[in-house]
Amino acid sequence: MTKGFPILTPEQAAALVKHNETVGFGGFTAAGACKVIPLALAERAKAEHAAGRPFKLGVLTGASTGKSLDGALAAAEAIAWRTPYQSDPTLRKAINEGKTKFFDLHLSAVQPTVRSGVLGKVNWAIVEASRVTPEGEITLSTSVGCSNTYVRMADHVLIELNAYHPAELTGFHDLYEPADPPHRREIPIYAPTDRVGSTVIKVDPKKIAGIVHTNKPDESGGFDAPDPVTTKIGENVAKFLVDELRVGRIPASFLPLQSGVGNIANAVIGALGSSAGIPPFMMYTEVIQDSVIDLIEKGKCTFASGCSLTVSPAKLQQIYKNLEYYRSRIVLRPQEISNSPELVRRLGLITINTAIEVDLFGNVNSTHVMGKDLMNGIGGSGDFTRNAHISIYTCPSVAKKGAISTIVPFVTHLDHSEHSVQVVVTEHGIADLRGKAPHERAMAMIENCVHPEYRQLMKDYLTISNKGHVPQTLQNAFGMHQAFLQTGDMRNTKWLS
Ligand code: 0RQ
Repeated sequence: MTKGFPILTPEQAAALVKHNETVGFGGFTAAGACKVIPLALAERAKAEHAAGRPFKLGVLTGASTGKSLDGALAAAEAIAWRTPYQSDPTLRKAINEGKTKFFDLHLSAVQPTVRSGVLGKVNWAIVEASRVTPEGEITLSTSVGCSNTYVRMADHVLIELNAYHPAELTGFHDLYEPADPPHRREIPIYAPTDRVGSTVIKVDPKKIAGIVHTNKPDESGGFDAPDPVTTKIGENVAKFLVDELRVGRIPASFLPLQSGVGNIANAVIGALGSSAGIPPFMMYTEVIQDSVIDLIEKGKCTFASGCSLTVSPAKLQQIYKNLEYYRSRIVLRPQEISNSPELVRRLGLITINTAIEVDLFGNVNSTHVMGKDLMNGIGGSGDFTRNAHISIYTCPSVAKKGAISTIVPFVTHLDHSEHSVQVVVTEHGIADLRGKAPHERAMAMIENCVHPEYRQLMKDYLTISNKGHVPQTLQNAFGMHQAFLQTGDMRNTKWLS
């Protein structure tokens, strides 16, 4: 299968990459992320640093990766700059300490941005594959991310050929790269099930600098079991959608769903699945999580289009034991397609994402704590929210055991504006912000979403801030955050009148 290509050890592969080069890594989340070459690159960086020589790389990915990629490279101080979304604790710390340059991108924008040349040359594409033919046909593994673009644009390609994944994965991927303006046409997808591209990446075999054989599972962690708060949030989202269906604002055939990543998102999809009022639906999303696989088995989710199969090892085995069943129910696409604003708008998605904080008027912060420290990144949330048929944000009403209200007068960092955010759901209820003026929005948030311990504080804020179209008082807008920073608890907030 790999005849004709140099077979390398991870160390030999890592030795080919030079200081200051830019690497486009395949994968999306830990699914399909490279596992052994980045570890060897990290060791190389440590050795170079110990010898007094610099060794840092520009690192492009699809989204977050596994600990052997972002975690190892960050710990080895081998990342000069990094984009887009990440979720690794070591890398997050390096970014927040100013040691690693990070700039965020909407996930749908990564491939067009790289193609535009703004980020410079891509020297290496390093991708995981389940199959490679001597003609240079690469079948990816559990995700696509930006792999098709990185492989096409890079000077050289290194492949981790991972025997953990069956070679029969061919057919799960649909790889389509739109032309750039002014030659771009519409992306010809009119239903989540449509396939419009190639099942494999085709590359000039001469560009493949080597193959490293591996046999390693994805480093995807499982999810926490839903707790009473996430279960209630899920039930509230389901209630909202059932009501929309009943009054005819969602067609009886339902609309495709997008759901973010994480414990809350997983619990929400689980709750939608067990809601008798919601008919079988399709997903057009970026991350296919465990709960989606359960719903496919139950017939509640009839098709899932995504960018990655970010599932626990047990769920992946379930899929691998029943490949033919899943082949007709799952498709993996590049992120500029799974997250395409054009397609989100055309397909009429109901989007469900998670906020760090939301303000009384519906502005959402998805990325920064207290306006300063990066959590993960905007990911696909902006791609979906801005273009959704109905955009929903979920979050628990409080964080840090109640010391932080996630509903605040004004967000400390803005990712999604009040113009894009339509519905907010916490464990206490649903604030439908559509068709409401700012003061009405604030009342809907207080009555339905704010934790009871913070309701009076919020009402008092509105009493002081009662002038203008948006009832804000600038000297108080960050008063709750100031109280947290000074006393460790937002419940100690005192408004200035
Ligand atoms: O911290 O673990 O230290 O306690 O944030 O919060 O409640 O466990 O929620 O895991 O679903 O993540 C927004 C970060 C939520 C995620 C975010 C603290 C909280 C906890 C995590 P601890 P939860 P989740 C598709 C869509 C942006 C990208 C996106 C995210 C930790 O969903 O990254 O939507 N979204 N992509 O305690 C201080 C607050 C806080 C807070 C929560 N107000 N202040 N800390 N936390 N609220 C996916 C992709 O694009 C790949």
